[in-house]
Amino acid sequence: MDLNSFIQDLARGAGAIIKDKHRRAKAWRSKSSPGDIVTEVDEACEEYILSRILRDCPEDCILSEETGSLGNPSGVRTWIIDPLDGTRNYMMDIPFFCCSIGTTLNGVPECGAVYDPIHDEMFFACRGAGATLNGEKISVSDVDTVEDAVISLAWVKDKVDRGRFVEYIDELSRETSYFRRFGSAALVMAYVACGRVHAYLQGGLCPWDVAAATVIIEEAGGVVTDLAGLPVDLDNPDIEIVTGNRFIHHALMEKIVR
Ligand code: 2AM
Ligand code: CA
Repeated sequence: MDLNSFIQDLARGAGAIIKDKHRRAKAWRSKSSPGDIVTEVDEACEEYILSRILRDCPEDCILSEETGSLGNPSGVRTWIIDPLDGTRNYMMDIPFFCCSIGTTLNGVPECGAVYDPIHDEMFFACRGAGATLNGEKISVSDVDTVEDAVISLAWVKDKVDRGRFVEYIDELSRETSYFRRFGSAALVMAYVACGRVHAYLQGGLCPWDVAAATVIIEEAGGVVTDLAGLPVDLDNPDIEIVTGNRFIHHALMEKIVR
C-alpha cells in the first residue's frame, strides 16, 4: 500500500462527505461541554475513514476523536484522526474546516494530511520529504518580528486558565494588531505551514487536532512545541501549542512564556 496516496485519498473522501452536507440541515449534539459539538457528518466521515483503515491496515493502532482507541493496540503505526475539525464553523456555514489525518511511528509524527474541501486544498507531508499544498512545495513565512506577525491565538474555555491567555493577548497586543481566531486548529496550523499565518498559540487541544499538522509544519521548516518549549506530547489529552517559523516561535516564547 502506498501510504502517501492512501492518507490523501482518505482525507479527500471524507472531504467529499463534508462538502456534500455543507449548507444543509445537520443533526448535532453536545459532547463534553455545550461548546463541544458533534454532528452526523463528523460521525459519517469517521465511519468512512475508520472502515477503510481497519480493512486495509489491520495491523495498525487508531485514535479517532469520536470513537477513541481501536485497531491493534500494539501496532507500531498509529492513525490519529479528526474527521471534521472546525465543527462549529461547519454548523455556522463559515467555510473554514477540514479533515485531519495523521500517523505516528512508535509515537513520532510520521505523515499528515489536512484537507479543506471547500477550497479544495490538500496540505500534506511525510517526515523527510517536505510539505506540499496540492502537490506544490510550501514553507513557513520568513517574518522575523512580532510587529509584522499575523498571530492566531485561542483557547478552549473549560480546559485552560483563561486569564493566562488574556495576559498573552495583552502582552502581544503592544506589538501587533494582527490577531486572528479561526476555529479549526488543524487548518490554521496548515496555514502556518504555507506562510499565510505567522504564528499560532492555543491551549486545550486534543491529539487529533494537531497530529497531522505538526509534521506538515515541521516539514515546511517551522517549529512546533508546547508552552514549555518541548515537543508536543500526542498522548496528552490537553495540549498547549506554540508554532511559527523559528524567529517568531522564539520571540513568542521569550515574550510570553518567560
Ligand atoms: P473540533 O472542531 O474538532 O471540535 C476551536 O478553537 C478548535 O479547538 C477546533 O479545532 C476544535 O476542534 C478544537 N477543540 C478541541 N477541544 C475542544 C472543545 N472541548 N470545545 C471546543 N473546541 C475544541
Ligand atoms: Ca472534530
